[in-house]
Amino acid sequence: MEDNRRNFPSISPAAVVVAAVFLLVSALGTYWFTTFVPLVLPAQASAESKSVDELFTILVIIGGVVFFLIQGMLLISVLFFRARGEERNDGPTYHGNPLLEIVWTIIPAMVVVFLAVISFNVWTQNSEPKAAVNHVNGEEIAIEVSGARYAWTHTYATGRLSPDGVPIVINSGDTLHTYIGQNVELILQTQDVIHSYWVPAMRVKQDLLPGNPATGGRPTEIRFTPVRVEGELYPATYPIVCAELCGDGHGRMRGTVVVHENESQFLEAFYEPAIYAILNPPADPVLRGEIEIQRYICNSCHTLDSLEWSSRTGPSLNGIADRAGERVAGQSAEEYIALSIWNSGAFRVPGYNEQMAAFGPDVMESANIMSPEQLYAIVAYLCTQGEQSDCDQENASSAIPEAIETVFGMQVDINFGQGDAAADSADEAGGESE
Ligand code: HEC
Ligand SMILES: [Cu+2]
Repeated sequence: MEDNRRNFPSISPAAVVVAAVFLLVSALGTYWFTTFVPLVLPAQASAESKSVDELFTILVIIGGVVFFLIQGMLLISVLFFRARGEERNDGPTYHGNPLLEIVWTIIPAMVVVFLAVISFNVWTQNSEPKAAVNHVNGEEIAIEVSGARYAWTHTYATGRLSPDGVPIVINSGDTLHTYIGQNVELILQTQDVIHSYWVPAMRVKQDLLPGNPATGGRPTEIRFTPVRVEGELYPATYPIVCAELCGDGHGRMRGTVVVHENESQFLEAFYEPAIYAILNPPADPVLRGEIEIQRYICNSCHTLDSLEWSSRTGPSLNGIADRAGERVAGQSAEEYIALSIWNSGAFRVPGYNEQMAAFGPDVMESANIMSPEQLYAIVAYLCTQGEQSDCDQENASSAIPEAIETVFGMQVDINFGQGDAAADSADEAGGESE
């Protein structure tokens, strides 16, 4: 047998043709791959999108070249170098070729370093703190996002005060409102496990980390600036998705980003009405309760047909008013429901663990802060969920405040925020506050 050990296999003209065709196919194939990029990705709805997509295209090109190189080599080997006829031997052996080995180590290493550098560059650029964030009416406000199994809650610390001096915090539930050009900066905190706040259209994704402070989790931030998307009708909506498997309800842990066309549309369609609604709730506590209960993440754990909730972490709230009076001896239905919400540990519904989130006037999570007035309204609403309700519905406006005073020792101002006079004086207060 001839000694092949130190030589390359001889290169025939056919091999050159095959190699040329193969390189052409790789190049065309890779180009073809890149044409899918814009089809696969959602609209570029933020200033950050472009650089992320460029990075992605570079990855697709490099990945494409590697894919076609390896699959092509495999194909060529299978076609041209397979065993033929009676051949049974392993073929000629080739010993190390240092030059080749150095080349195929250095090139991938350089590619990896190159990718690391450009990725880091895009990351630092996009996550850099911006000068003026969350601009509303010429002021910077804080927007917080709370993640809990299985819902998102967004809260806006407006910086304004109610006539009673209570800071006005808008709770917009699973919806984030913003406008084109607003430098959005969100502070994210989880109430339980790791979640990940992902807005594909904005090309941002950030984990929410459990841990200190208290139960509110270790805060993380996310930053993006919505831009105009050609052909889009405003206000435009984009999905928010949880990108970290967090339990059996992970798939429905979703939300919506609403991008308004400009600040005045944002103020008119969302911000001012939200503040107005806080200052001027419906006089009917039941109607008010129906609004209030939807500000919180109750839907992430409970079933309630009237509001189309279908979660099963906690007991169903269908017909709760029919059971509430018999749950605990000596406790009225109003007292029981109020206690269930602010101090769910007081009574454990059989078959359920201590899983209910904490709500109240001074809980850590701003998303779960609930005033006695809000509790009053929510109890009034839940008192209507049943056939023959155990609650005293004729006298709800005295029975529920009395129950809250009995169990928590807190006074309820049942006329809280009623009427336009309250809103007017709040506007004055808002003008002066920082
Ligand atoms: C993290 C999940 C979770 C969230 C969020 C949650 N709950 Fe619960 N809830 C539970 C669980 C679990 C129980 C039963 C355990 C217990 O009794 O302590 C429960 C019990 C209750 C009960 C008593 C039910 C009965 O049949 O006696 C009421 C009323 C209630 N919740 C109302 C609310 C309201 C209103 C909200 C929103 C403000 C809310 N819950 C948010 C999990 C949750
Ligand atoms: Cu999640």
